[in-house]
Amino acid sequence: NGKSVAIAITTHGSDLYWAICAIMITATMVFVGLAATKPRHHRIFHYITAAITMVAAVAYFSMASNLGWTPIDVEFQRNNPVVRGVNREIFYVRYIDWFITTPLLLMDLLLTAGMPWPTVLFVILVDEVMIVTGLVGALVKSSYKWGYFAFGCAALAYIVWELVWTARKHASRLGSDIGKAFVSCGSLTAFLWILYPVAWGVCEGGNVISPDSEAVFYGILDVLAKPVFGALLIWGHRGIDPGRLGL
Ligand code: RET
Repeated sequence: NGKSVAIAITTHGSDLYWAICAIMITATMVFVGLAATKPRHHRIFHYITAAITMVAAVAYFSMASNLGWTPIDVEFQRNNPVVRGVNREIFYVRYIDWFITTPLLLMDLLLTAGMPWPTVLFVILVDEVMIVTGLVGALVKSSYKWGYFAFGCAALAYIVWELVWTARKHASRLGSDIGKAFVSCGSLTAFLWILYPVAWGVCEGGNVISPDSEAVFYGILDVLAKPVFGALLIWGHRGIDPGRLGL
């Protein structure tokens, strides 16, 4: 009947989550505002990108309010009468966010490259496998979590390959302006997405860094992967008629 120890965010982590929530709300308003300045059939990338930051705003509101998490045992000291168990705060709400937003990010990119819909669909399905294996792995207490992690990494390897090879070639065939827009956003994405499993490894996976540091690591990645990516993508589409992409 000893005491248990919970590893959780402090006010520092919460404050950072509030700040990022504000960034996501602001970005959403900017993207929706920019959409309104375009004719309706030129708004597809504004709408997709605004939806991404809109979902993230709600996820960050949850984490800032210290909601959307569950305690997961990270260490179990069977014979210690004082410390009965150590658990870590795992924010499952991240994965609800990612399950909705990573397919939208991939749509932004693959539609920019003019990829045919069966490819877009399959890359998105593989992406959903990646997010769900990450969630299940985060909730599993035993070292089986690393098995789920390995499946997720295999899925990511396929996605990155499709982006940096297949889609890049496809985009450049549609014109140098489309090729350039794709390469800037595609390389940012390939670079950032590879850092997510690194963050997972030291947070949900290995419990190496604190939940406050987790807020910094995932927070920087999310700001770059959503609002900064979105601004770059919308800027890249200036002067590109969606009709050239079959949209
Ligand atoms: C997990 C763990 C399992 C292995 C891999 C992962 C990759 C996650 C990625 C997330 C991207 C999120 C983005 C969010 C919004 O901005 C699930 C962490 C490979 C790539 C871009």
